[in-house]
Amino acid sequence: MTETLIMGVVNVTPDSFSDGGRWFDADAAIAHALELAEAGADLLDVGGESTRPGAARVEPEEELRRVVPVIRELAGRGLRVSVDTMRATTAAAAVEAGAEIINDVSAGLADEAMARIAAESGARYVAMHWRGHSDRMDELARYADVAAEVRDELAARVDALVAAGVAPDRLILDPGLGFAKRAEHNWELLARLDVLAGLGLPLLVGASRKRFLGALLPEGAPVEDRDLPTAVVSALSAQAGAWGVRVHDVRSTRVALDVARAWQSGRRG
Ligand code: PMM
Repeated sequence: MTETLIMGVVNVTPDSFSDGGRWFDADAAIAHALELAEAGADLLDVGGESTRPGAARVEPEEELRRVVPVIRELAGRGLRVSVDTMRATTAAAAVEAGAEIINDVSAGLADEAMARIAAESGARYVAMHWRGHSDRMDELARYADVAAEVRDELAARVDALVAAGVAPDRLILDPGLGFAKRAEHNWELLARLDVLAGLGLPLLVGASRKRFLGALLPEGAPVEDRDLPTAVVSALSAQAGAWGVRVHDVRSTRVALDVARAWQSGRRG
């Protein structure tokens, strides 16, 4: 079994739904990222623009101002960093500052310059399934067969990215849980990850603290209570062969992945 990587979320935003923007300030974001690394994160995913349902876009200069100093500091300490951005200019600056992965929730659809920048940078590139910006995500959540449609739409993005010069072995795919998907779509995608794995590329799963997990909990439960169901999804994603999981609470997912590994190998550790 190959080890499933933990990507710890470092949101440098004042309005992310899941941590209330507590890490807005660069120093606070860096301190939080170091805690995540200490807790066992393999990668730190630095983002300066919230994609929460209904979120407004952030100006490009502001996004850059938020993420670049944090990335430079973390990469300078030898930590592995990805940048969570839909903008080619931000992606290029982030790679220049030391990011090794471009995590683009739009798979290149939000910015036509992204594919070229991804190709030129030589960075790895996460192409997430996406149908449109957050302000119209809900109306786009219509599927006859969600697993087959997500697979086919991702395959089309892979073709476009490769045509623009991105090396296929740099690509990682992501089902985009919660992005133009209702709870039943998310669960079906998780149950049928093998359909997406059929594209032959590594898979990243981002379920952390999302609404569909909150729906399993008692009404009014705080967002942190979603870390337990998130960790369970992490273990099951590992069991399904995921390359990585993107999570806010690294500690609980670390334990979950250790359990999954012990189960799979038939021995402790
Ligand atoms: N989800 C969010 C942001 N970035 N990136 C990838 N690759 N996959 C995801 O599922 C994903 C993402 C939204 O969550 P956040 O606002 O809590 O970071």
